[in-house]
Amino acid sequence: MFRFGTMQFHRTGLHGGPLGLGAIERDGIDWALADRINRRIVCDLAAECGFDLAGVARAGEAPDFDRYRDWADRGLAGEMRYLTDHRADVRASLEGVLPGTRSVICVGVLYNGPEPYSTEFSDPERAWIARYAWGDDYHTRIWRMLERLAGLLTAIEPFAWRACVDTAPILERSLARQAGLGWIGKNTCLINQRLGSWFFLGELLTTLELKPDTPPPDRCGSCSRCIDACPTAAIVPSPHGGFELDARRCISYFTIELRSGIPEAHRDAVGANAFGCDICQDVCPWNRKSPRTGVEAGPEWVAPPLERLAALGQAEFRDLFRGTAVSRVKYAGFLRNVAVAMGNSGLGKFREPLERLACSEDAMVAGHARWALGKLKG
Ligand code: B12
Ligand code: SF4
Ligand code: SF4
Repeated sequence: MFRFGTMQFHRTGLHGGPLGLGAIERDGIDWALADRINRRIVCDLAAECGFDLAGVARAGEAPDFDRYRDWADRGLAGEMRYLTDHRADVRASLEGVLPGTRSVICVGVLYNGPEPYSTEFSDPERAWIARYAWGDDYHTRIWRMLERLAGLLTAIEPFAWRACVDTAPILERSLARQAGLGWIGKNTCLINQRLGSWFFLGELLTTLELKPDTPPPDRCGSCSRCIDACPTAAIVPSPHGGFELDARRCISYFTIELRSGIPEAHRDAVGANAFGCDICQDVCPWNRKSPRTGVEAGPEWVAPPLERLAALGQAEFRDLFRGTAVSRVKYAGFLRNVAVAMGNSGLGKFREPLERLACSEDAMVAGHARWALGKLKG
């Protein structure tokens, strides 16, 4: 039996230095009686580390990889090369990410604050930033939580691990489904019966042998609200059954991932979305009663005034969004999005800021501002 008092373990993960016994003692949990790590210990410690959901998936051949490969081959990833280049096939197995992976501890972290949904706001002077992006970047926060979980677990029994939060070429939703965290909805989000879909996913790849969970049933039934509400008709039937996302039509893709211009045919439908899109989750009945974190986002996040966003200088943009998900879109991409949202408002009061953006040195920003000027009334 493992005793804290007599042995000192070292972290065998890929990141960080040695971990002493203090971490376990500081957390005030008496895991001294634990012989070996099992699923229950994993879930209890995951809750202790602040995760709202946790489950275990078996590693091995990725069962949904063919679906992924075909999706990528049919061009539905658009210009997201990290999904289609040499990294695409890495997703077929976890061996390329952590050799010897046997089990994946999948976790979820809720981000649904008390603020209203995007479908509940209609002020044309304001933009919408997707709620997942409000506040500090989730990648760093969840990675630290996973690192802590790994520390607590390796103190019981040494094993190799790697933490992932959108940071490795793996099929996160597919793994989370196998780990019992939820089902994949028609909007392609992972939905949990109790929490809805406003949560991030993270994984701890481990060389541990753990009993896997079972995937829950699909609970979308005959509902099609997300499909009906999607402004760009991006949710389409999949040749493999169910639905898939044509990212080339998705507002989230246009406003976060796309580095070039937003296709003119879709600009009207982008509406007020200046970063990401929440619509297919806002309308989902499983999110109606989803619990709220109680953490309020600052006023700068929830429907910020378009005029203020358009006036941001490059340094101000950097300072305002440093360490947040929004920084991914870069300054020019953000102004492009703001120009489109201003055009979609139709408000004559945006003529002056748009004329300024139309003189931008960045041809993409200037072009989108000119398009937007053509949409203003009066
Ligand atoms: C690329 C990407 C995007 C792209 C493409 C999204 C997409 N639907 O493919 C864009 C930029 C559009 C995007 C948007 C968003 N994203 Co995103 N994104 C990713 C990323 C990096 C890869 C996803 C991917 O591989 N897509 C390709 C498709 C084919 O794969 P898939 O959707 O995962 O589906 C696989 C399985 O789920 C399974 N499957 C799918 N359908 C079915 C059906 C059945 C019956 C079965 C058995 C299996 C199955 O097979 C598929 C292939 O393996 C993941 C992180 C990751 N590494 O997984 C985050 C991730 C999916 N994104 C996330 C978030 C939060 C968002 C947004 C909500 C952000 C926003 N508000 O704007 C939107 C949601 C849009 C939407 N409806 O999906 C979260 C989702 C959390 C959740 N609860 O589901 C993730 C997991 C990041 C994270 N770590 O939290 N995203
Ligand atoms: S994120 Fe927006 S554009 Fe993309 S599928 Fe959902 S509703 Fe459609
Ligand atoms: S809106 Fe309806 S169909 Fe779409 S994901 Fe939610 S339950 Fe499923």
